[in-house]
Parts: sequence; structure tokens; C-alpha cells
Amino acid sequence: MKGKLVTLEGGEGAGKSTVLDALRTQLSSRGIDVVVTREPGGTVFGEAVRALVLDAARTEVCAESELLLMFAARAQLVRETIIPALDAGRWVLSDRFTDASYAYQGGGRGQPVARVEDLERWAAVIKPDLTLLLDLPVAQGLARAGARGAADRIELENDDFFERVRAAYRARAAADPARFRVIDASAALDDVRHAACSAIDAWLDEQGARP
Ligand code: T5A
Repeated sequence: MKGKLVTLEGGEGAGKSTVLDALRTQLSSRGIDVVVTREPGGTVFGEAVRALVLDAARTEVCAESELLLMFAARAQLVRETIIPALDAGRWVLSDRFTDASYAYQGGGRGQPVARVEDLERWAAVIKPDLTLLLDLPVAQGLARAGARGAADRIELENDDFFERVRAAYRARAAADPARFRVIDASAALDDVRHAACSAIDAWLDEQGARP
């Protein structure tokens, strides 16, 4: 059996990293072999790209470079990690994937959707089987992220940018309800974890795939 690609998406401070740990534990307890990764990053090359593209000192980075760097890291991750894992029947849980490029570089930076679609076709190649969108008001997410420490280059953007990111995410979820599950990430952490784990279990049941 081929594995499944499950992605977590959301704005800044949505709680993806925190929820991801709970999902990994839950899937493992169901006997599912899980590989966890993140974007940008997840490979030696991708982590180097991450350090470059998120460096707050790199104020000169243009929107086109940013888009291409996100897909450069993704192309490597897909070929080096994700496809081999899926082919081996393992599941991949990724903290962000291509939807982030539609939301941040498309919605946030105004890059044309057709340009992102084109890159998705030949560089990302695969689409997630299931995407959990952790959605919350921008101000709440930025307050959480801000409490965590120094901002990276993208976190330095203004509220309008993050409102466009959120709108793009929500529009994608509304356009593809078969793949997306929207989780209210403004709730208490335990409730968000519970909602995410329940969404995965419900999806497994829909697929007839709960071990
Ligand atoms: N990016 C990425 C693009 O622009 N294009 C792309 O194609 C891709 C892939 C890095 C950046 O790159 C951009 C998007 C990002 O700007 P990232 O690694 O996901 O992406 O971003 P990080 O900065 O690492 O993480 P986030 O800011 O997105 O935070 P998380 O992972 O969503 O949130 P988490 O779990 O670290 O929680 C943040 C804080 O909030 C608390 C946590 O304890 C933590 O302190 N918290 C809660 N507190 C109260 N109630 C809750 N429900 C809470 N949930 C979390």
C-alpha cells in the first residue's frame, strides 16, 4: 500500500508544530509508520535554503526569488524524502507544503496563481492526501509567534500581508473541501490538538483505512 501525505498549514503562530507532535503520536499508536518533516527545509539542502530565505537580514530578497527558493527546497524534499517514504508505505506528516506557497507567495506577495500552479506541476509533483488548516485571527497568531522570540524575515511583514495569507488559505480550503479540514486554532491548545486528532481519525474512517 502506498503511504499518505498529510500536511499542516496555517498562518504564523497557528500551533502547527505543537499539533504535529500530537498527530505523530496518534498515528504511531494506530500502527502507522510516520515520517515527519517541515517546509521550507526537511533535507540538508532544504534547511540551508530555509536559513537563507528566512534570514531577517536579507531584506533585498524579491518575491520571485522567494517563490523559487520555496520550490527549490520542496523539489528536493519531494524527491529525497517524501516519494521514497510513500513508496515504502510510510505516511508523511509535513509542517507546511505547497499550499503555503499559494498563501504566502500568491496571496501575500501577489505572485500569479498560474505561476505557482506551474511550479507545483513540475517541481512539487505530488499533492497532499489530507490537509489540516489551523485557522485563527491574524493578531492572535502574531502575538503567539512574537512571544516565541526574534522574528524571521517573513514574520516582519505587516498585518495586511498576513490577512491576505489567511484569506488565500481559507479560499483554498473552501475550494477543495474533500482535501481540507479547517481547525479553529484560536481555541485552547488541548482543544486544538483534540480537533486535529479527531479530524485525522474521521478521515481514516472515511477512507476505510483505520487500522
Ligand atoms: N513559507 C513557508 C512561505 O512563505 N512559503 C512556503 O511555501 C513555505 C513552506 C516558515 C515561514 O516560511 C513561510 C511561512 C513561514 O513564515 P514555519 O516553519 O511553519 O514556516 O513557521 P514557524 O515560524 O516555524 O512556525 P509558525 O510561526 O508558523 O508557528 P506554528 O508552528 O504554527 O506554531 P507553534 O506550534 O510553534 O506555536 C507557536 C507558539 O504559540 C503557542 C505555542 O506554545 C508556541 O509558543 N501556541 C498556543 N498558545 C495558546 N493556545 C494555543 N492553541 C496555541 N497553539 C500554539
